[in-house]
Amino acid sequence: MGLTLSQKIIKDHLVSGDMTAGSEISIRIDQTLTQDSTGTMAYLQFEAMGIDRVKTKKSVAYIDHNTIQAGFENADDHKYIQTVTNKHGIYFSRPGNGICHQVQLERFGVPGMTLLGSDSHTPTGGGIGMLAIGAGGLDVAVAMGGGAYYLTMPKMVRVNLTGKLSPWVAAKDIILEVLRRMSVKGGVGKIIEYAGDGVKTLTVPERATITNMGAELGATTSIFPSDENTRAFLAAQGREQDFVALSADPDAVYDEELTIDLSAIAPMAAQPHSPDNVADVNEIGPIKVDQVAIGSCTNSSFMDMMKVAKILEGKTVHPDVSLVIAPGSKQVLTHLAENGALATMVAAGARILESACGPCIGMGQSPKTDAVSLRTFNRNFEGRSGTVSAQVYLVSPEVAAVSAITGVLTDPRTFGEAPVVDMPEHFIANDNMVIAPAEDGSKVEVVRGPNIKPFPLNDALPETVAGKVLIKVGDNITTDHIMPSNAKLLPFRSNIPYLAEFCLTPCDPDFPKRAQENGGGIIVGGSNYGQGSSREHAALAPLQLGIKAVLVKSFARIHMANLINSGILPLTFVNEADYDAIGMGDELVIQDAIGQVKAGGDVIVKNITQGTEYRTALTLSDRQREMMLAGGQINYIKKMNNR
Ligand code: MIC
Ligand code: SF4
Repeated sequence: MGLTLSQKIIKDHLVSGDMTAGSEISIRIDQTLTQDSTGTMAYLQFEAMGIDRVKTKKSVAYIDHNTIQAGFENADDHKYIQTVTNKHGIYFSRPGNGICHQVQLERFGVPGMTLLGSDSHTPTGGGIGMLAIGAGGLDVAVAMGGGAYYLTMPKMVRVNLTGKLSPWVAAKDIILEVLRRMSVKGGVGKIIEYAGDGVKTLTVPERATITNMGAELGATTSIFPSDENTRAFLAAQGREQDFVALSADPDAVYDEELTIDLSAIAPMAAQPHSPDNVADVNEIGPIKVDQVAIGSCTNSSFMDMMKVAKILEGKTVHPDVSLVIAPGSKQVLTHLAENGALATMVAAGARILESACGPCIGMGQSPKTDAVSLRTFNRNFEGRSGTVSAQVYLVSPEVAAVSAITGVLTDPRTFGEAPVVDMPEHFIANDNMVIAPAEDGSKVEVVRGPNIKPFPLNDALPETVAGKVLIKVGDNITTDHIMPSNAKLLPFRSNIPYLAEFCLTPCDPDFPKRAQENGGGIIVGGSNYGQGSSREHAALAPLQLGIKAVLVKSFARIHMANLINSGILPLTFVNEADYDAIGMGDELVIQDAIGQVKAGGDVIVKNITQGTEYRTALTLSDRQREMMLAGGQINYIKKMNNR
């Protein structure tokens, strides 16, 4: 029986386990990436492991998320990351060099290799045929130390692309169509492989837009074959030697398939407040627009920016619209500066931001109260823009640029001839903003500013786990709800005690206080709990508040792994109706927690207040079971090292 493309890469990197969907496997990691807002924690954890030098083929630390520097905190974190990476053999991409996923694709991605990144959009690398997976910082730290990455062997989904996109329809519309069909939880436990004749019509940056936003499906990752377009992209980056041709075997077997006729899709938008709330731009109609933001790791490539520049040429941004543009990398920005496109954008009235995440993570450019904001980004969760009442729509660069001129959400097909931009034969490759690590790190001093606080460590699992239900939330709670990240909070990513005071506050402002008053307790939630970001702060802040278990209908992949790494019990209701019965403030008890976890079956949770009990599933591998008993991954590693 033939193999799918990702099964081939997994097979080449397999360290343990058998490749049956649903069972635990571990794979060797070739490359890692971190960014600054998850990176400080990842490097603190790496240091705690006591390993001198990274053991990967290439590890890169990016500074891209937290670049406003409204106080000393950001700059402290940057310096810490710069020095700790210099010491331990990690390349450092300086602030200004660009968004991690964009730069990794341009400069370091290699087809057929594995990439683990402490950011949920790491699957962008699938656009170049990498098996690129997002994970919590601790898992990335372990991979940097040479440890394997453990995951559940995913099911395989093939998306057959047929036909060719019509003018004005973009790669963004393809992934919006996939989201419309599969939903934000439709990809959990799956890898999405793109195949079919339509693949040849897409360049690597277009493919990367699609694999990037596969994160919004909850998928483990997404991947395209590596073909002549991949070779052309690598050659244009001056890296043709990194090319290898890769594709699935013709007789590969998939668990699910869907077909998208590219010629049949229209410009679309994901409406507030979920990336899967997708409709055709035409169906939504010409709503008035207050802000347009173009950029992010989804849509900030050179070609995206050139299309925007061509649309803006000779025009003026509508008087009621604020247009901001953040080119994805120094490479893109340099190219736009050299060919005059930057001047075109500025002349039209665009406000140019540095090459970084910026407004995508709420670092500035929060729209006005009740604003309609069109963004080429990948997430429109409520409040993520920094303005709770804002209505954020996710669109292609084409829809964004045209609407910035008209002042209303506009189907660009009414705007005349579509801009055509070919991939250049040569990108401007200059890696002078990437600092190579010291050959001998022993003399490098790591600089730690006062913002860097120790991270919380759990205790070994106690005999009895007991606590009150401190909060009961619904479906699709995101990590932006659990650990909000806006311009005020992002500077504190290395200060968990401070961040914990804001844990789950978008759902209930009193949650942190209640948790503290009760000495911790239990969180109850609906399905797909913890979707979105890889931030392990969404597990560390609850840990800081004494949360012992999270009891939900189902979990998102990375968040569940982060809870396990922190030693917090991730339980799911066996009977979903029990979710309805459970009440805020109910006293829950898990007796003989150690015995129940060791036994490996369902865990019985008693509701003392109501005199009932619930059967809950604790889906752990043997290794995760040991981690849970030890009180999380770091305690487990220490225990193994001391044996
Ligand atoms: C995001 O897009 O939500 C982030 C910010 O990039 C996160 C990482 C973080 O929270 O630092 C992600 O996607 O993992
Ligand atoms: Fe940065 Fe936004 Fe991409 Fe996250 S989704 S890495 S915040 S650009």
